[in-house]
Amino acid sequence: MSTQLTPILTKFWDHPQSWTLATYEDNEGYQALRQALETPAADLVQAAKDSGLRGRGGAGFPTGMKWGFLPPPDGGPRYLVVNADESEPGTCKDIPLLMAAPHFLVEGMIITSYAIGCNHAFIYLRGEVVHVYRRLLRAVEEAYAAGYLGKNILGTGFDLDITVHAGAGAYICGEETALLDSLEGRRGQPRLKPPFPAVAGLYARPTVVNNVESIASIPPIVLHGPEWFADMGTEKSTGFGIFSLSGHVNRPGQYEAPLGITLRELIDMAGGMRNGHALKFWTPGGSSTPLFTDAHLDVPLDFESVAKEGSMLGTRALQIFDETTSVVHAVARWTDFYAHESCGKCTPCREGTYWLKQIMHRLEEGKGLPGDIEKLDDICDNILGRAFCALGDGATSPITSAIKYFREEFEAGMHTPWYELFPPERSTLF
Ligand code: L3W
Repeated sequence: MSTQLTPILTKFWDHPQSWTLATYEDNEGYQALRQALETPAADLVQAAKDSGLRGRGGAGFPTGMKWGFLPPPDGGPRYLVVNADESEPGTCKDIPLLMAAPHFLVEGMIITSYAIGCNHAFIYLRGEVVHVYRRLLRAVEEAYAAGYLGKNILGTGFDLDITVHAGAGAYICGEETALLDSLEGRRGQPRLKPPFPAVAGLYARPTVVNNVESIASIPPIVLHGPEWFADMGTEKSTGFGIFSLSGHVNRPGQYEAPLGITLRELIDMAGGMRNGHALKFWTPGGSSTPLFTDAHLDVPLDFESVAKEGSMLGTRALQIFDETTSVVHAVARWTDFYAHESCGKCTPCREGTYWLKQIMHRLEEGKGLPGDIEKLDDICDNILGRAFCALGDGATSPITSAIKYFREEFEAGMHTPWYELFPPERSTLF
C-alpha cells in the first residue's frame, strides 16, 4: 500500500501556528471555496458522489448520496449540522483535527452549505472539550473577518452563518437524532427513523448531518477533483482517512493513509509494538466494533474487507492491546462505559447493559457463576437488533467477539481474578 499521496488533512499539523487562518491559507486554504462558489451547486453534489466519499463518523454512508436525499427547496430553511461529539472509546481523530487545523472543517462547511442550499450551519461539539470549543470559535471568527462567512461571501451573494454549540457531555448525543434533540434544547435521546434527518431534521426541516472528518475532506476533493480522491483507497472505500492508533505501540497517534492500509503497516508506521510485545487483540473502529486478533493483521482496513471478517471499520480507532492485557478486564471497562452512557429510552439497552456489567464484574473478580458466559451471549443476543439505536448493538460487540476469541479467559473468571492471571509485572495497561 502506497501512502505517498497522504498526508492531506494532517499535512501541516506540526506547524507552530497550524490552526490559524494564515497557516491554512499558506497551504491552499480557501482556494477550494473560491472555486466552489463559481460552480453550480448541483455539480458539487455530483462531485461528492463521484469521489465515493463515505461518512467518516462510523457508519460509512455515502456522503454525496446523503446530500442528494434532501427534498427540493420549498423556500424554508435547510440545515447542515456537523457531528463533532466524538466520544466513542478509542476514537480520537476529530478533536486533534479541530485543534490542529479547524479551517478544513470551516471551509468544508461553507462549500457543503452552498452545495445543499443552507444559510445556517451548526457544529455540535462534545461538551467536555472547552479548549476545542475556544479554538473553533476563534476559527469561525477569523473566517467572518476574512469575508468567508456572513453576508455576501466573497461577493457572490451567498450568505452563511455558523453556530458552534457545545453539548453537555453525553455519548448518546453522537447519535445523529439525539444530537438534533439536544441542539434544539431538549434532553438528547434518539428519534425514530424514518423520517431521516435529510427529510425532517433540525426543527423538523431538511438537515444534513455529517461527521467532522467527512466535511473536512470536501475542500481537498473540490480542489483536486473527485477522481483524485476516488483513485485512492479501494474501489468501494475510496480516499484517505485518519487512523488513530492508541495503546501498546511505540508511537501512538494519528496516521493518515489511504483506506485499505493494514494494521501491520500502521504498526510499522507507529514504531512497532511497545517493549517488543506481541499483539493480542485490537478494535478496528472503536469499542463498538467487534475485536480482531493477531490473525487479522493483514486485513485491508476498508469498509468491505473489515465487514467480511466480521467487524466494522467504524471510526478507524485502532486500540492495540498486547499479550500482557486481560481481555476480560479491558472489555469490562467498555461495558461500564455503555451501562453508564445508556440514555435509558429503550429497555434492551437500559437493562441489558446493566446486567452485562454485573456479570463482567463477577468474571473480572474471579467470581463468575456457572452459566455466566452463556448468559452474556444470551443477553447480547437479546440486545442486538432490538435496541432503539446503534448504542445498544455497540455494547454487545466487544463482549461477543472477546468470548469468541478468548473463551478460556472468561472460563478462568469462574475462579481466578484478572490481576492474578495478569499480575502487575506482566500487565502494562490499566
Ligand atoms: C436518508 C436513508 N438518510 C441512512 C443516513 C442516516 C445517517 C447515516 C448512517 O450510526 C455507526 C454506528 C456506531 N435516507 C438513509 C439515510 N441514512 N439511510 O446515513 O446511518 P446509520 O443508521 O447506518 O448509522 P448511524 O446511526 O449514523 C453510526 C458506529 O457508527 N460507530 C460510531 C462511533 C462513535 C462516534 C462518536 O464518537 N461520535 O462516531 C463506530 O463504529 O456504532 O453503527 O446519517 O441518517 N434511507
